Parts: sequence; C-alpha cells; structure tokens
Amino acid sequence: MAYKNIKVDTKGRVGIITLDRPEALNALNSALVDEMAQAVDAFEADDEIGAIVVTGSAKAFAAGADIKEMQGKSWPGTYREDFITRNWERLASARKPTIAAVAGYALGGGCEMAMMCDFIIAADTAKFGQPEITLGVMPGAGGTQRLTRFVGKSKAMDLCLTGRMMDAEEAERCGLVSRVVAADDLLDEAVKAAEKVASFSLPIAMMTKESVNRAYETTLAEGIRFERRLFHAMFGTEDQKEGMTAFAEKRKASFKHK
Ligand code: CO8
Repeated sequence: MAYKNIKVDTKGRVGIITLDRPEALNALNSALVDEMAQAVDAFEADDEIGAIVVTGSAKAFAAGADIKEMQGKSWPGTYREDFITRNWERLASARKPTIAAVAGYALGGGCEMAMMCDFIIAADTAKFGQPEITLGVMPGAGGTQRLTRFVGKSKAMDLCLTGRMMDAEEAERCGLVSRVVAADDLLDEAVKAAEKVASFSLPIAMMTKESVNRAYETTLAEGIRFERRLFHAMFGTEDQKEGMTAFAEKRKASFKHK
C-alpha cells in the first residue's frame, strides 16, 4: 500500500505508523486520517503484528488538524461529509494494543489522536494542548470528551478554554501520559513497550484492553461484571494453562496465541 502522509514499518511483532507531513508539522488532513485508518486495518489483519505504535517527528507528533484545509469549509458541508472525522475513530476502535509515542507538539487533533491510543509515552520535549479556541472553534475529535475523562474537568477546562500548552511533566502528573522518556530514546522505548505487550497472548491482551476501555463506557458494577466474565473465560484458553504452568515450573511462558 502506498501512503503519502504516513509511513508504515514493522519491527518484530510491532507495527509502526509514523505521521509524515514534515512541511506542516504533521498537521492532520483528511487524506492522512483516511490513510491512518487503512494502516490500522492492515495491521489489525496481519497475524504477524501484536501491537501498534503511532508516532510523529522530533518536532511534532501532530500540530493539529490542517488549518489551511479547514479554513474555507462551511456548514452544512462539514456535517454532510463528516469532515475529517469520518474515519477518525478507527484508531480508537483498534482491537490490538496501541501506543502513542509523542515528541514535540501534540496539539488539537494531534492530542486527540494520541488520546485514541491505549497509552501515551511522551518525550521530555512533548507539549500537549487543545488550542482550537484560539482559532474560533472547539475540539472536534475527542478533546472535550477523552481529555476530560483522562485528566478531570478542571484541567480539561483549563486547556480547552485557555488554549495553553502543557509540558510532558505536567501531562504525566495529571495522568494523560503513562511515562516520560528522553527524546532520543522515545521510539526505542515505545517499541520496547509494544514488543513486551506483543510477547504475551494476543487474545488476553485484547480482552485486557477491552476491559480497561469498558471503564469509560459503563457503571462500576457493570464494568466489574464485564471484567469478571472475561477473566473467567480466560480459563478456557491454552495460554492461561501455559502461563500458570510456566510460573509453577519456574520457566518463561511461551504463549501460543499470538
Ligand atoms: N495546520 C496547517 N499547517 C500547520 C499547522 C496546522 N495545524 N501547524 C503548523 N503548520 C504549518 C505552518 O503553517 C508552517 O507552514 P509554512 O512553513 O508553510 O508557513 C509550518 O507548519 C511550520 O509551522 P510554524 O512556522 O508555525 O512553526 P513554529 O515552530 O513557529 O510553531 C506551532 C509551531 C506553535 C505548533 C504553530 O505551528 C501552531 O500554532 N500551529 C497550529 C496549532 C493549532 O492551532 N492546532 C490546532 C488546530 S485545530 C484542530 O486540531 C481541530 C481538531 C478538530 C478535529 C481534528 C481531526 C483530525
């Protein structure tokens, strides 16, 4: 598949999607969002892939939706074509685990794209923000929703209403990112984490992801019930037998279902 706005690579069982519009700090245009969906489709269908890393450049993960593409748009055209977001949620709906590796700017749609991944590893150079208000609009791809669930109302309101950026340290402190690493090590660290995830049983990792995500969609009692159903079902897998037998035999588990 020939992509124009992203690059796609693999390392072992890790699929790597790199946003690649250096002339525009990886601003997300419609074509890029469509290509992202295609790349996710391809990795999801590939039995050799167990986890996906999404990354950008040293200067920008993505500086937001492409303002020059959006500038002349009008309503109801945006609504009718479901402008830019028609394939947007494909990354969020990936069933295989996904990790965002963020260096530099992750603004607007860039921050929203990172938040669609299962977790974010940030370089110490990362800057997150929802500056849409400075452009006369508001976040349109999860910024008011995912950000609020991840960092709470006060911080989300602060970022969305002032349009200010927060650095990696603040992002880690408020729970938006799982860890901060040196910029030079970002991709290695993200791929290492993805390789670790991909070394486990894939169906177990997928169910774990599904269960954590359920926490954002349901009540605690229903979420606990959902978790328990999956947990009990895992005892029907060979990988549960292998994982627990390997522990008892003091050896490394070799999971069958990758
Ligand atoms: N869109 C289009 N082009 C951009 C964008 C963007 N978001 N960001 C940067 N560029 C371009 C610049 O125009 C410039 O191009 P040129 O060289 O042709 O003039 C080039 O990238 C380099 O940028 P700068 O010269 O501005 O670089 P600086 O280092 O001086 O500044 C900043 C970096 C601070 C990141 C600055 O570029 C900036 O403020 N960018 C815009 C950030 C922003 O407002 N983002 C939010 C966009 S709105 C949005 O994301 C809405 C989301 C709704 C749904 C999204 C679904 C995908």
